[in-house]
Amino acid sequence: MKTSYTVCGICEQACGLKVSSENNQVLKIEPDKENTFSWRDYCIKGAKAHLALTHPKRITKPMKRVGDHYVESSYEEAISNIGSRFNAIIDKHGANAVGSYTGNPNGFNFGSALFQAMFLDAIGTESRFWVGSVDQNALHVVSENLYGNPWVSLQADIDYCDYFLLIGTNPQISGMCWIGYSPDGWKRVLARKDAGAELVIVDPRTTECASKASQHISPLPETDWALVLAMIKLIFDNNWDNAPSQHLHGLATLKSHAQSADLNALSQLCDIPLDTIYRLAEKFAKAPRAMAIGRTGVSQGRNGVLALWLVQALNLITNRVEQEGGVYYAVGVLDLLAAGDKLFPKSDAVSRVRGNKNVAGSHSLAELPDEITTSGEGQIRALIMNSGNPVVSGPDGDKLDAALSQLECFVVIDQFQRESHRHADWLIPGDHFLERSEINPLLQALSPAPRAQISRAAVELPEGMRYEWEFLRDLTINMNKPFVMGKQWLNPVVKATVKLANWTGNKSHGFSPMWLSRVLVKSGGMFKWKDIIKAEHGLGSVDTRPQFGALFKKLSTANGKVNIAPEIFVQTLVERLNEKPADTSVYPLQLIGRRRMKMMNSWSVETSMSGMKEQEMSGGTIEINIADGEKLGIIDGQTVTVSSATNQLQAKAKLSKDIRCGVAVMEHGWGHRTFDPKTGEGTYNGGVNRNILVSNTDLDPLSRVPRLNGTRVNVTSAVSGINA
Ligand SMILES: Nc1nc2c(c(=O)[nH]1)N[C@H]1C(S)=C(S)[C@@H](COP(=O)(O)OP(=O)(O)OC[C@H]3O[C@@H](n4cnc5c(=O)[nH]c(N)nc54)[C@H](O)[C@@H]3O)O[C@H]1N2
Ligand SMILES: Nc1nc2c(c(=O)[nH]1)N[C@H]1C(S)=C(S)[C@@H](COP(=O)(O)OP(=O)(O)OC[C@H]3O[C@@H](n4cnc5c(=O)[nH]c(N)nc54)[C@H](O)[C@@H]3O)O[C@H]1N2
Ligand code: SF4
Ligand SMILES: [Mo]
Repeated sequence: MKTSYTVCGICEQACGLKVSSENNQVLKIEPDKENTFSWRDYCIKGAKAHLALTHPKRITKPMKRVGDHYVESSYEEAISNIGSRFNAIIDKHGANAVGSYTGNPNGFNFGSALFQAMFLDAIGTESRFWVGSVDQNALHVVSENLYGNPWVSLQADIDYCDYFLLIGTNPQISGMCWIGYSPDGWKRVLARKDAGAELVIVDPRTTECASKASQHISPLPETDWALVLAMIKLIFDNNWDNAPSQHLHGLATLKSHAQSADLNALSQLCDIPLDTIYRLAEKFAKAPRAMAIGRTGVSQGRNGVLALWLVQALNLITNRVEQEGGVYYAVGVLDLLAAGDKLFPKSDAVSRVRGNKNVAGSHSLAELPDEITTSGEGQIRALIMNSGNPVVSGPDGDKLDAALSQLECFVVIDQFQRESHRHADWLIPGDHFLERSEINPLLQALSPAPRAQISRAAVELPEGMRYEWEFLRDLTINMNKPFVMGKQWLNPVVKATVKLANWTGNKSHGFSPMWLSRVLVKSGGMFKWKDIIKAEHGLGSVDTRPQFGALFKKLSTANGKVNIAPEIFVQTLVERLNEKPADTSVYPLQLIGRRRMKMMNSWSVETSMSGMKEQEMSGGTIEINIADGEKLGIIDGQTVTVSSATNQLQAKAKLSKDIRCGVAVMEHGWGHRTFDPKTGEGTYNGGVNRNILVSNTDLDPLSRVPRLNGTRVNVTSAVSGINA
C-alpha cells in the first residue's frame, strides 16, 4: 500500500490530506495529522474526492463533437484541429475573437492556471472572463482603490481577537476562506467565544453560524453598507475613532460624508433599530482587539464594493488593521502582489459592447453573452472554458447557454461534461488533484502565515491522458505563438524538452509549471526549494505570529498611503444615499443563497453525495418567512412559481422562522445536467437552476458582479405555463 501526502484541491481551506492507495486506486482519504499547517480541517468533499477519478462519466480522452454526439479522439487530433481553427479565427478577426472563461477550481490547479494565462498572453487576447466576477471582484476593486493593488487581501488574526463582526459569511459550512483562509478558522472563532470574545454574525438568515453567535443581526440584503456607514458615523460622532492617520489619505472626506448621513434613514434602509447599531458601534470601537470581515454575502450584490469598502474603513478608523486580533497582510511563500499582477496583468481593456473597464485583468461574466452574440470587430467566435460551469453558477444561465451555442469553436477542459459544456466542440479531460504533483504558490501565499507544500500525486493519470498544462502548452506551440514571455525563439527549446520528456517517459523533463514554481518560490525568499522537496507534510506553521505592518509597507498607491475615501466610491455612496426606496410591489422579496456542506458550487455532487437518492440530492426549495408565506398565500410544501424581472421557475416552498421577512433563500448550483459524452446516456438532472432568475445587466456598478444575493422576486402559488 502506498501513502501519499497532498493538499486538497477542492476549496481554499487547502487541507493537508493523507491518501492511501494500492494498484493505482485510492482506498482512503484521511486528514494528514502531521501537516504542519492545516491538519485540523477536513470534510466529506475531500474524503470522497477520489470517487471522481473512476466515475463512469469522467472524461479521460479528448472527445470530439460529431453532429449531436461525441467520439473519442486523440490529443494530436484535438490540438491540431483546435489550433488551426483558433489560428484561422485570429488571422481573420483578431486575437480578441478567441475568448476564455476560467472557473473556480482552476485556482486550485496551479499548472493549468499558469499555462492557461501563458496561452492567453501568447495569443494576445483581452477577451478574458473569470469566476471572480461572480464572486470576489468587489474585493479586488476595493483593494485596487484603497491600496493600489487588486490582489491585497487581509487575513484574520483569529486567536487574539476579542470581537468578531462577521458579515455575509457562513464559515461552519463554507470554511473560513475567501482569498485567504484560516485553518480550522470557525472552530477557533468559537474557541475565542468560549474564552469570552463576542461574536456578531450579520446575515438575513439564522444560519448555522448565526445560531452560535453572541448576537445575530439580520439586515435586509444589499444594505450592509448602510449598517456599517451608520456605525462609522456613530464612531466619529462619539470620538471612539483611533485611526492610524499617518497611513491614511482622505480621512476627512470619509468623516464628513459619514457625519452628514442621516442615522434614521440608514437604520430604515437596513431595517436594524438605531439603538442596536449604536451598541454595535460602541462595542466594536471599544473592544480591545476586533475585526470586521465581509464576504460573499455582501460581495455578490449590487452594493458589494460599497459594503466591503466601508467594512475596511471601519477596521481602519478603529485601528484594527495590522494589529493583533485584527486583520493583516500576510507575507507568504511569494510576493503575491507582484505575482498577481504578472499572472493576471492589469489592463486598460474595456469591454467591447458595454464599454466597462475590466477588473484584475478580466471582464465580467455577465457581459460574456453580449460579447459572443453582438457582431462587429472583436466579437468572440471561439472560447476556451476551463473548470467552470457558468450557465449554472453565473447569472442568467439561459442567455449564456444560448450564446454558447453560437460559437464557431468551443473548447472545454473539465473532468465532466456539465450544463455549460453541452455545446462544446471539444471536451478535453480535466486532471484531478489526486493525480497532480505540484505546488500552488499563489494559493499558499494566501495563508495566514508562511506555508509551502508540494502535493504528491496519489495515483497516475488514466492511460493516455495528459495534464491540462500539457495540453495548453502543446496547443500554444502548435499554434506557433510565443509560449514563454512573448519570446518566439523559446518555442523550439520548449519543444525539445517535450521531445525529451516523451523519449524518457518522464513528464517533468518537459517544460512544466514546476519549473516556474521553483523560480517563483525562490523569488519569494521565504523557503529553500530543497527543504520544500524534503517536507512531505509541508513547511511553515499556522502558529507563526505575523509581523504586523506589512500592508503599510506594500502600498502601491500614488501617495504611498491608504486611500480611505476613493472618489468613485464616495460618488456611488452619495447616489445610494439619495436613491428612492426600491419598488417592492411587483417583486416583494429578495433572493439570497445558501451552500451545502456536500457541494462545491455546482459540483462534487457526483462524489460527496454518491449513494444518495436523486430527490435527496437536488435543490429546488425556496425558503421564506412564515409571515411572508401568509401574506403571499403560500403554504409549506406547495409548489410555487418564483419570478423575477429576468425569468421564472418552479420550486417547493418551505416556510421558516429562520429567514427574515422580505427575503427568500434558494441554493445555487442545481439545475444542472451531467452528461456522459461517451455513451450519450444516463444524463443526471439535478433540481432547479435559481440563477436563471438573476439579471446579467443589473449589476454592482463598481465591480459588475451580478445580484446573486439580492435579486428581487415574487413567489406565487400559480404554477401554470412555466418551463421549469
Ligand atoms: N446564486 C449563487 N451563485 C453563485 C454563488 C452563490 O453564492 N450564489 N457562488 C459563486 C461562487 S463563490 C463561485 S466561486 C462560482 C463558481 O462558478 P464556476 O467556477 O464557474 O462553476 P462551478 O460550479 O464551481 O463548476 C466548476 C467546474 O470545474 C470542474 N472541475 C473541478 N475540478 C477541476 C479540475 O481540477 N480541472 C478541471 N479542468 N475542471 C475541474 C467541475 O467539474 C465543474 O464543472 O459560483 C458562483 N455562483
Ligand atoms: N460546502 C461548501 N463550502 C464552500 C463552497 C461551497 O459551495 N460549498 N464554496 C466555496 C467558495 S467558492 C467560496 S467563495 C466560499 C464562500 O464562503 P462564504 O463567503 O462564507 O459564503 P456563504 O457560506 O455562502 O455565506 C454567505 C452568507 O451571506 C448571507 N447573505 C446573503 N446576502 C446577504 C447580504 O446582503 N448581507 C449579509 N450580511 N449577508 C448576506 C447568506 O445568507 C450566507 O449565509 O465558500 C467556499 N466553501
Ligand atoms: S473540500 Fe473539505 S477537505 Fe477539501 S480543502 Fe475544502 S474543507 Fe478541506
Ligand atoms: Mo467562490
